Amino acid sequence: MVLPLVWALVRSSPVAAHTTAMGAWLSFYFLYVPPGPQGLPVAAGASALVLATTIGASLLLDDLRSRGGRLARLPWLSGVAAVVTAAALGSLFLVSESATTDWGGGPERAGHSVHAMGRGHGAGTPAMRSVDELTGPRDGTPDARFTLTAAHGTVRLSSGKKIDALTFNGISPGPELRVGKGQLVEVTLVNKDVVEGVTLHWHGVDVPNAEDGVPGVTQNPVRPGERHVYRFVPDRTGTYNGEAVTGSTWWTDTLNVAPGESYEIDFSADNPGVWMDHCHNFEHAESGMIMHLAYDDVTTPYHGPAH
Ligand SMILES: [Cu+2]
Repeated sequence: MVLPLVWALVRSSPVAAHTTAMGAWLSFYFLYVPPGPQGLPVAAGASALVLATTIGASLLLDDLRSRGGRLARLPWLSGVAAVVTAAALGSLFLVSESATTDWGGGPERAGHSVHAMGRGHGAGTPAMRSVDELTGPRDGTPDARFTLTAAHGTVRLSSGKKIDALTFNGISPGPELRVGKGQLVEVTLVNKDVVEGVTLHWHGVDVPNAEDGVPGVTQNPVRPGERHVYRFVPDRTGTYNGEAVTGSTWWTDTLNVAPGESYEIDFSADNPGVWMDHCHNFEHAESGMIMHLAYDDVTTPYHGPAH
């Protein structure tokens, strides 16, 4: 745009003015009309083509006008110029589109699903799934069945002191749920009177995402008088809660990192979902040590405070 502008200032002529105007439009186009052309050569080539067309059309117009005659002054000449300009811009749009559209399959983005939600264009975008679709087995008779009732209760501390507490089945911590590898487990959570709402979030068990029990992420909180059923099949033995389990490597769901320590954590991303990633010292989580690990193609319809 700069060159035609200088030209227009130095040697004022209609041709220079037209070219400057087109240059301004081109700059505007590249700045504000998505998607911008990927390669500089494409942008430069297309711009040169459009500017050349503009100069040509403008020179022709100028020439006709200088010869005089009623024909040159008719408005249709300006109309033709406008149509030519529009065609040039249209071809520019097509060129930049074909340069940026990814016709191939497969994921093209790195990034978070939240970012991906707003980008529906392009054949390379993977189909989005809701966490609601990522359930355990919905059918089949469970091998192990439990009901956990959340309620206010009284808990006796080791000191003998009695305190008001929140309990599962009247005790805190709640009851042990012992199941075998490969069994279909069904746990019904009932909320008796906990007004804030309750969910069951499993640690040490690799459940499908919809069974993960995180309020605002995988489900809504279960309100007083409501219930929620969790179903899953544990596919490994052990609890993964800081204990060494079968195998040579240390598998764990939770580990304590003391001040000054650091750990490298490897995992296989083989269970799609939006997963809680949080400090297991609950005061720390409440103070903000919470993250989510979200698969690229999974969204959640739930919103609200997590944990
Ligand atoms: Cu957790």
